[in-house]
Amino acid sequence: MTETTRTSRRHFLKGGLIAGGAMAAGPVLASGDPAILEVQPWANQLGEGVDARPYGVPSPFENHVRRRNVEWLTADPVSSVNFTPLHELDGVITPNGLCFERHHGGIAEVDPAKYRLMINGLVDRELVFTLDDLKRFPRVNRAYFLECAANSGMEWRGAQLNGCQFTHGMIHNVLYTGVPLRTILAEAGVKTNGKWILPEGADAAAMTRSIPIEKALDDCLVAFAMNGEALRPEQGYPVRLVVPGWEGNMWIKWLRRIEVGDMPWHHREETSKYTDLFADGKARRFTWEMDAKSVITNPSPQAPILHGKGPTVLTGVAWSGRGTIKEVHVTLDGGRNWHQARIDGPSWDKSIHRFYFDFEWDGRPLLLQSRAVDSTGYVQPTKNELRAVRGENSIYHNNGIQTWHVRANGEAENVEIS
Ligand SMILES: Nc1nc2c(c(=O)[nH]1)N[C@H]1C(S)=C(S)[C@@H](COP(=O)(O)O)O[C@H]1N2
Ligand SMILES: [Mo]
Repeated sequence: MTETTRTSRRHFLKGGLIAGGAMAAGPVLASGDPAILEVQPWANQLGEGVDARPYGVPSPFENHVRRRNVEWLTADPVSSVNFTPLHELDGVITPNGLCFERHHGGIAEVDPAKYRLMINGLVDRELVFTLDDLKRFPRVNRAYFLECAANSGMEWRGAQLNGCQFTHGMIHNVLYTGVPLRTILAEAGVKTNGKWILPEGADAAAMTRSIPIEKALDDCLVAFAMNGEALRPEQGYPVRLVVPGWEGNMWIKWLRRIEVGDMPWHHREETSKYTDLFADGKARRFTWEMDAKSVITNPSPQAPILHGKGPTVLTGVAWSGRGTIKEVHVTLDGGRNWHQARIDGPSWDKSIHRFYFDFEWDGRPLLLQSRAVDSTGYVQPTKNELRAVRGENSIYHNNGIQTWHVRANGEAENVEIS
């Protein structure tokens, strides 16, 4: 590459704006690059010693990597949501500090010494566990995604928010350590008429949800660690419920009580709040499982193509509440031609999968889409296919195919094509 193209590339990287059309970029001859030829400031003096950072944080150069909210979405940050910066991540695990937060009554700062979990209702013995009690049961490690039912909810009526952080960022994927809920329920002894559990949070919102006993005894976890360390306060420290593959509102944080009952509580809640409204006013109830979904995270509106034409890494994430992801297809031309993406990294049940499509960009505008196929054979639908079934009044469970329009200058925007 010539000196002129390299300089202009550096110029638009710095300004964040892309001046001209697509230009090729790539490695330069070593003799022409001062960044490798000259001694840099970090090599001129000794750095900080090992004790300077007893709990490490990311490089200051990564300061832009942040959870962000959309201020007009909710009136008050105490009952609000922020979004995972999906376009800044790779692999399959969401770093703890970047997991999106959804609170109804703010973050509860629970003292672990005073933490208690009560099991009551239709059980042989009503029990109260301390955190240490919970940590004496055999534990397991499992990675699962948590997706809020309202993820992509703003996109039902058309392309809205400019970035996958905002359109798809109400999801995180974490390796949990915890005790299977069935172990704890067995300790209390569920009576034969115990058909539902009602988990309750210790936060000011005292969030409660009803979960059928079959799910509770299947794969739910009472988790106390995420990605190897204690849960973060934002994610329910010291203990949260993990409800694999099911919508986020069931994953009660700061878990303080589980009542066992013979019917769901909060019929009102089940039929109004977390229900999908159809065009005819009828509602879809008990839509707990999250359908297969995917999104291209790079390129995307917050992550334009800065390097010009030539070798380009397209990447994204896919997940299903019903199992693993078998295939991801991507198109560069709005669905005329579909290509098989490369899934790389672990393929765990109900966990985020990472896909890549490595291609030579010719500098022409692109219409990018990804389409996930899960282990049940279910194929991610288009937004219009979803609207035909559910109408446009919906808020929850939008798993439609996302389109990004990439211009010749590499910038991308959220669009819809029919
Ligand atoms: N106690 C309690 N649990 C809760 C909530 C809450 O407000 N209080 N919000 C729920 C909702 S709607 C979602 S989507 C997830 C969000 O989990 P996160 O904050 O770890 O992303 O937690 C769920 N569990
Ligand atoms: Mo949620």
